[in-house]
Amino acid sequence: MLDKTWLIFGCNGQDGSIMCDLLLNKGYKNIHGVVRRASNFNTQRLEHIFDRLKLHYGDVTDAMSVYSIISKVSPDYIINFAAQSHVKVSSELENYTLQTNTIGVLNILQAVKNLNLKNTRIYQAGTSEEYGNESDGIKKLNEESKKSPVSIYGISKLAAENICNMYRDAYNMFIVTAVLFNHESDRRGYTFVTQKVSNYVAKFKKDSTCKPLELGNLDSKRDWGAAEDYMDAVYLMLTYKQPINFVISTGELHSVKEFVEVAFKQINVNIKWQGTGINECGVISQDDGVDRVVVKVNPKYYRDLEINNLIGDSKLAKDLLNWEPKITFENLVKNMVNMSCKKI
Ligand code: NAP
Ligand code: F7E
Repeated sequence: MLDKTWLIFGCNGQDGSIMCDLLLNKGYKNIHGVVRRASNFNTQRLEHIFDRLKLHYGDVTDAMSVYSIISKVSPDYIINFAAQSHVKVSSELENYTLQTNTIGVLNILQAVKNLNLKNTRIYQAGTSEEYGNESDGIKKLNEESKKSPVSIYGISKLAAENICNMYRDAYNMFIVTAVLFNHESDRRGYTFVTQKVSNYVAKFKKDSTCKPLELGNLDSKRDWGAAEDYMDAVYLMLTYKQPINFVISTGELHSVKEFVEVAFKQINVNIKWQGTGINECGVISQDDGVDRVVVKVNPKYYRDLEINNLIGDSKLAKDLLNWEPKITFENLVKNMVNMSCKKI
């Protein structure tokens, strides 16, 4: 088992780097990763394990490079984390998002099919964004729930999922497209809301005179889990006896405001909310009795179409994979803020 070969597209992102750690910790030695050429270092998340990985330059939109890497490595497992993964950015980079998130996936599948790699197992990163507003309040979404994406990102991922399902059924390939809900860690990109808040709180701790944090929709609610837990689930489903498109989530819903409150609590700061809509702000009480604004709304961070609530139901993963999240929401926030404080 431990002599199996893994190939990870997007290995230098949040999930890719955590998956590399997971596989190394399990004892796998043949771990290949694909990174894009950049004008600056882009492997910071892999620095601690750099010498233990076999890295290749490539890009999922470049079918030839994908084919050539898969042909050279002949992997037992392929994990595709490569994506333009930012929902808001996908409304500005529509074509690019579809090229990467949909055509990129097709490039991988075509290579595996044309190379006749019948035993290669493939993981494609699906997302709760594919559901759109189907949570409608607090309905927990599972493997059977309808998918009606409201972002180019969600549309690109649903198209990729459909292509994967078609390849799985038509060519008898082992392909899993799991729907993972939001998952976070101290390796999260800085423009996602959890890392943006955690990083701000660390800055605030160092210098409480810094300018207020600007956020978009404060009332939006997400089912936030820990990336480490979710990578355990990815490993379990790839090594399961059959390919099933599992939903991975915590089943808990928290608002952006709540994330902010819990994050500030880690540095013993109490946030109160005042005002409504774009005038809503988070304030702290000062010794002179005057409240000071530390969080305010900037509509530039609003989405064209917002998903107000997204919550999942992972009963199937619990029943078949014996998977359950271990890290609580409070501990996730705490870990992210603590790590941000250490980095600053
Ligand atoms: P991330 O940190 O943004 O990582 C994305 C990775 O894809 C990076 O390594 C990036 O490399 C690479 N990439 C982008 N375009 C590429 C291309 N054209 N060719 C090759 N590599 C490319 O995202 P993440 O949070 O780890 O998420 C991993 C995957 O899960 C993504 O597909 C995401 O859409 C999906 N997902 C994430 C979540 C979540 O909450 N984190 C939830 C559901 C699904 P560069 O450094 O060069 O940009
Ligand atoms: O937004 C709200 C925003 O950008 C979460 C990706 O990993 O998870 C992620 O996508 C919520 C949204 O994540 C700001 O409107 C408020 O309601 O952190 P986010 P996301 O869009 O949910 C899914 C499952 C993926 O698949 C994606 O790859 O927070 N929000 N204020 C804000 N969001 C951001 N980014 N910045 C703000 O200032």
